[in-house]
Amino acid sequence: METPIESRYLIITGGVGGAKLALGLAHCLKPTEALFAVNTGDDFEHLGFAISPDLDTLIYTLADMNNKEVGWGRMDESWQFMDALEQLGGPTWFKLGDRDLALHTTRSRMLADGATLSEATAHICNSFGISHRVVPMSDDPVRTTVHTNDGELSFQHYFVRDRCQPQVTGFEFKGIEAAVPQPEILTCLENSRGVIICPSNPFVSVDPLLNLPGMRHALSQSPAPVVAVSPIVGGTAIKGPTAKMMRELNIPVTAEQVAHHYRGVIDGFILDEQDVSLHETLDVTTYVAQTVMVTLQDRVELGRTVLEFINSLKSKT
Ligand code: FO1
Repeated sequence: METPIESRYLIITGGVGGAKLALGLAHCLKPTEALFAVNTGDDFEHLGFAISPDLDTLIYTLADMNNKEVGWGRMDESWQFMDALEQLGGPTWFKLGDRDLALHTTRSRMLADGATLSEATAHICNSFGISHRVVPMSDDPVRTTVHTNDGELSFQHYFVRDRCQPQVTGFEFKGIEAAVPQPEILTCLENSRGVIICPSNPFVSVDPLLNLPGMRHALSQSPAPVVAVSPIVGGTAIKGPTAKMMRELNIPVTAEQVAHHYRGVIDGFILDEQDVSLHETLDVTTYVAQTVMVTLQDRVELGRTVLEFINSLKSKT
C-alpha cells in the first residue's frame, strides 16, 4: 500500500503582497503541510539571464533574506555590477544586485543544462535552507503581456521600466495554451485540505495560474475549499497597481469586485475590517480580519486566521 501523500494546503502567491501572507502561512504550517505555487507570468529574459521575480520574492522572503524596504531582491546587497554595466551603456532600469546575480546565474545555468524551472527552484530553496516546497505554477513558459493605450508591453517593461504609468486595457498570457500546470499542484489538489489565494494582484499575479489549461477544473474537482484574501482594502490596494488597473478597466475598486473576479473559483473570501460593511452581503462566504500586514506577527496572525476560516468551511465533496 503506497503511503498516501499527506494532504497539504495549496498556497497561490505572486508579488510582494502575496509573499507577506505566504510567510505567515509558512510559520503556521509544517513543510509537509504546504505547497507554495508561484506565478511565473512576470518571468523574462534580461541581459542573458532567465529571471523569475515572483519565485525570487517568495524564496528570499521565506529565507528571511529579502530587502525589507521594497520587498523584492536581497538585503545585504551591493551594486558593483549595475555600476559597471552603466559604464558600458547597458540597461539599468531593472536593478540586479551583486548577490542576486548569483541566483539568476544559477537558475539560468541549470535551465540551459536542461533542468526544469521546478528543479532549479528546488536547488535554490535547498541552498537557502528553505524546507517548505516552492514550485512555479508551470515548468512551461508563460509571459504576461500588458495591453495599454500605447501598445503591448512585456510585464517588466510595464511594471518596472514604465513604473505602471501606461493606461491598461487588458492582459494576455503568451504561451499559456501550451503550458501545463506544475504536476505537484494537480496532485496536491486531489486531496488538499485547502487552497489559499494570497492578497496578490488578481489580474497579473493570480490569473496566469488560474488560466492554465486544466487548473480551474482541478480546483473545482478538489475536495479543498478555496479561500482568497482581498488585496483591495477600503477601496484601495495596499501594494502595487491593482487599484489603478481596476480603474483603467472600469471596474469599481472594491473588495466586492475582487470576489466577483474570483467567482466560480472561491468558496470563501476574507475582507479587511475596513470593509466589514460587505460582510455576509456577497454571494460567497466571507470572514472579516485584519488583512493589512505590517509586522511578522501580523503575517502569522493572518495565516492562522485564514487556516481557521478554511477549516470552518465544509469540504466540497
Ligand atoms: N521591481 C522594481 O520595481 N524595480 C526593480 O528594479 C526590480 C528589480 C528586481 C530584480 C529581481 C527581482 O526578483 C525582482 C525585481 N523587482 C523590481 C520586482 C519585480 O519587478 C516583480 O515583478 C514585482 O515584485 C511584481 O511582481
